[in-house]
Amino acid sequence: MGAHHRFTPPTSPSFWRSPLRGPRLTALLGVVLLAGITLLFVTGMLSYAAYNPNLASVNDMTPDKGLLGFYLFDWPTAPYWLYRVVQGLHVTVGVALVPILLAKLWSVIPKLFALPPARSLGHALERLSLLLLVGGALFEFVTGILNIQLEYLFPGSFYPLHFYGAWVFTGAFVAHVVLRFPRTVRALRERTDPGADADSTGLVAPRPDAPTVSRRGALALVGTGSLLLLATTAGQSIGGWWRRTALLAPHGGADPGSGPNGFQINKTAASRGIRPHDIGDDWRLTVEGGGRRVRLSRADLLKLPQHEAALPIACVEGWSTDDQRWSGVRLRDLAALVGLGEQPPDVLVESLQLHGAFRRAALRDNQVRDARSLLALRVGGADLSMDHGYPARIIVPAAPGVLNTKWVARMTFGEL
Ligand SMILES: Nc1nc2c(c(=O)[nH]1)N[C@H]1C(S)=C(S)[C@@H](COP(=O)(O)O)O[C@H]1N2
Ligand SMILES: [Mo]
Repeated sequence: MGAHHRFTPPTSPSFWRSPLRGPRLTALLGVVLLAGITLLFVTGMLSYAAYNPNLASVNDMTPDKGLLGFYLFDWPTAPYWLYRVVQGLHVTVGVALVPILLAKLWSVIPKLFALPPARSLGHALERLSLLLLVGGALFEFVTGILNIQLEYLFPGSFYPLHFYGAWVFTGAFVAHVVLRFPRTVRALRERTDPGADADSTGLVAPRPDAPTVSRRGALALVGTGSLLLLATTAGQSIGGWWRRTALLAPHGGADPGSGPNGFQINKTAASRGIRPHDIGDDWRLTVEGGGRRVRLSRADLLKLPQHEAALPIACVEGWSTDDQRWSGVRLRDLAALVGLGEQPPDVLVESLQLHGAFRRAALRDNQVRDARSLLALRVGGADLSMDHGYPARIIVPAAPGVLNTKWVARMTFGEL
């Protein structure tokens, strides 16, 4: 009796009773995470490059990145759905991996409590790297999910947090994969886990409880959770009919309105301090560059050659609109108005909006030159609504939503 009632602390291996734990479960979940997190890493790096952070300080939320920006390249304008796919994958896969990550952490939790804290210098370093690994993973998932669910809970600061966090996490992740690779391969080759006495991983419970669910059942449960999250998130970036299935996504569900302007609105005019007076008949667009300046009313802009482009808005939060039929003036035609039509340069676009992180953005020359890049005045055959950026907004193929500045007041070519 006495022995039975003795308190077993979590630092003791026999505190952990689940018969499911063992190298095989951990290895299986680990392989899924290896594939998933690699995809998150690649799409995350691409997503970051899509902002053209090296182009101008207004695009750069992480000016101290130094070497971490080693791979940056000029973000292309084709295929026009590039950012939509990259960011849709990043967010959807990230959300769907949550149950796998939690299951993986559960599978190794006895190791968190294992004593002594360090048997040797090597062991101490390994545990320190695991702290960075687990802390880094939780931090990246939490910041990412808060950003998509709460719409810029930390405006501006999300980017540096998620960016630098990703590099810390990636370092620990690579070390972990390298160190654990042999063990993972071995566990997957064996058909069954070793007994507790032969187990070198410390995951097999020495005094297991009777099973209440098979390992296969547990994996099915985790997999179903993950698929459910996938199915209720993906629709926000696939769009069309599928948008209705995106129950979990803040911009999912049916379109918020009807008619040509009835698609998702990120920030309303009222919430950005845009007053009807600012965008009335007195509104003028200032175009500057090459030592020249012109001012244009909306009527002037409508008299210039009008072009159409079918392009989506794709936001960093993972949602995107279907392709919308925008029409307006080509950016390169605006450059030509100030004599820069031959080789149109980069442009700084500024909104009427006075405050907020996204009131200004720089576009690279390749974006200015693309024939589908417009200062849009109309969408789907109707005038832009106030919330979609009336009197005029930018739309550029393949670019993140944040570069599609609304309520444009000034464009400065060639002086970034
Ligand atoms: N002036 C201004 N333009 C802006 C923003 C903003 O906050 N202010 N938000 C940007 C972001 S983050 C996105 S995703 C798109 C959304 O455009 P929509 O509201 O027309 O869908 O607008 C962009 N343009
Ligand atoms: Mo956005």
